[in-house]
Amino acid sequence: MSPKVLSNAHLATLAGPDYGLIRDGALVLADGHIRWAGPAADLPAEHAALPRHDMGGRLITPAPIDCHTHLVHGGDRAREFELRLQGASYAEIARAGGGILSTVAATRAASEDDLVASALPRLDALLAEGVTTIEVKSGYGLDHDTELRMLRAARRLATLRPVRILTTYLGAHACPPDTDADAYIDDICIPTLHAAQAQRLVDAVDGFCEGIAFTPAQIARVFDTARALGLPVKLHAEQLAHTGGTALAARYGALSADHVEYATEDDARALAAARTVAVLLPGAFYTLHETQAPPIAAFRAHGVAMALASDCNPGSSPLTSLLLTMNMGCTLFRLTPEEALRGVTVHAAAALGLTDCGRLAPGLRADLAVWDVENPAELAWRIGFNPLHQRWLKGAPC
Ligand code: DI6
Ligand code: FE
Repeated sequence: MSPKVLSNAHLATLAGPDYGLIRDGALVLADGHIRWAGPAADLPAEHAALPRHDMGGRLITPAPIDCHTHLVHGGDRAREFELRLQGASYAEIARAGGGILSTVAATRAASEDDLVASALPRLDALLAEGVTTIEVKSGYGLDHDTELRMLRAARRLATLRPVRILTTYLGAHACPPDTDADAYIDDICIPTLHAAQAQRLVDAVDGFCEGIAFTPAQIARVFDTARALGLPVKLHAEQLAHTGGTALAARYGALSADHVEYATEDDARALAAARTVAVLLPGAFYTLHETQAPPIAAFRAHGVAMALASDCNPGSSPLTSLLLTMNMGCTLFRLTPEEALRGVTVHAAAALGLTDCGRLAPGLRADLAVWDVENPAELAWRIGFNPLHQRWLKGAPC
């Protein structure tokens, strides 16, 4: 990529307070990275002769990052949606063998090609809103072959579209039917994690710590394995009840604790001390008609970084829009629009352990979203409208 200047743009750099907003800014891009960002009037003379791209007075932000998805899966759960509207709860459906386990059956029946083909439209919906980096979890196989197939399908997505994919092993998502949970963890989940790492299919390890899933002690065994393999961890914690997952995540120095509706002030303290990001998933809160919102005030008070993600999955969050996620974060959880934008950029990067993206700053990847908006608050304000003009991945529009 030859060096260039993006000019006639406003920048929400997120590198300082108030969105890190620079009116009449310019960006210098070279080798897929940002070389310089600042007010156009201050453009260093050494860059003045570079070719210019007129951005038409639009707003440029770091490209959104979806840091928590279950994008790869078989089947659908529309029937379960109907059942919930007739009064069945998410946990009741799960205990009756529906829920996650019905997606497990559909995913086991799907080939790698099937999984890729069904994930692509969901991926395209995210990309249409400027997303350049997506985390994809396994966890609907719960056996050696299907878990690895999910991870391979996720990795293949990055060969079919201009996007960066990070894969997370979520073998500890649910216990297969007629299986003892401890035996599943020790005899299937952990050996499969070893296999996934041996095949270089995994970037991080996740679990579901909940009454309908696994206990902190069971998750700790998976985390010990991750640690021994040198893999970072994250955890679905405190979504439906307080079970101690957030404290466990903090104890292991997790990249993130996700959902965290039932987290306490002590949990907030522990997350802050561990520099663990709280990933908020308002799509699941909305879909399940939850009423307990995450302790945002405690997170703010203790300086916990808050990310926002779609949690795209067929059961609790069939959501493929980060813009709508931002809106839900503001309307349902009372985040500010600035917190919402930081939640899908700089803090989402942190939730994935990425230090090379999420802000507009020299040295970072030139992963950009160019928007037809005047003010950054507009991104969280509208419902169901997409003002994206252009998505840039590593310094090239795509
Ligand atoms: N929490 C979630 O949000 C997804 N998994 C989890 O542990 C939902 C999974 C599903 O219902 O299929
Ligand atoms: Fe999830």
